[in-house]
Amino acid sequence: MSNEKRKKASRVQGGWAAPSITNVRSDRDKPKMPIGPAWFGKNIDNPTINEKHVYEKPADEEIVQKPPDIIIKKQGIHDLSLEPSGVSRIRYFPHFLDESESGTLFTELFHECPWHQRSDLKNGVSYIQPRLTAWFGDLPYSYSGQKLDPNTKWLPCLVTLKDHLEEVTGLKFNSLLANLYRDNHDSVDWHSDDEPELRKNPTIASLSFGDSRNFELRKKPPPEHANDFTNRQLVRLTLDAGSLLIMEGSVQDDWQHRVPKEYHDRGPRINLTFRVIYPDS
Ligand SMILES: O=C(O)CCC(=O)C(=O)O
Repeated sequence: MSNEKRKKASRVQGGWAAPSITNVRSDRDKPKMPIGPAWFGKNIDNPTINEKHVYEKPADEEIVQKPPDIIIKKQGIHDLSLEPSGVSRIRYFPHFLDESESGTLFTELFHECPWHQRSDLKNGVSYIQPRLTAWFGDLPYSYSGQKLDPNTKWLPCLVTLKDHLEEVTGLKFNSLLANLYRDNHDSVDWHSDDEPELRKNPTIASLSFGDSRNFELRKKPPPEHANDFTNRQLVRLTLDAGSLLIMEGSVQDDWQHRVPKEYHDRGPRINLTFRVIYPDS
């Protein structure tokens, strides 16, 4: 075999071999970009335009930095913001109920609450809620395009819990929305509890049972940037069994909250939100 033929044969047979000093590919050997269909190019509408776009910061545009997330672990009072609407305050007590009490209550509520899977109505479209709910109260409650009928059949354990909560906090509640998150796929999306029947600056007391879930709050944008939540302040907490979280002041005016879906397994969790509903709204 001539030298030239030997070189060619070794290139074909050794094409897949690990590169060695004698097997280094030159630029000439690299696959060439094929000439593709029009949509393959950078500007698919006009492939003849090949301008390089250079980003220039607009002179008068304010670049807003996202404030670092706040992670709340310490029990007590946390003021989230102070706006003309007032102070947004949460009170967090991770061990409001002890483990055995919250465990017993979880089992009772899981079996005894009249759970239903309801639907939200958004822009005329109905979506099945990714959780179960139950409502207790003398008055109906309307939220997310649905109406929960009055239900005066409070479970005895709920009356005891309400009394205990009222004694400790000095607050009075007349209704309760219960949520059952069956697993990590269940959630409640960003929202504020700002329905007219809760009136302005409602105080909402939220008790958790069962598995832990993350709870997040995000600051609402100013009216001129309505619905643009880019770079908004985020506050995160873990709500474990037996924890109490109270939202008060301007929290519902200035913040939204949610319990996001999670990507690792979670067992069932029950959340009770005690509220005051006003009849004349
Ligand atoms: O499950 C929770 O901790 C929050 C429930 C909630 O946001 C609500 O009922 O409005």
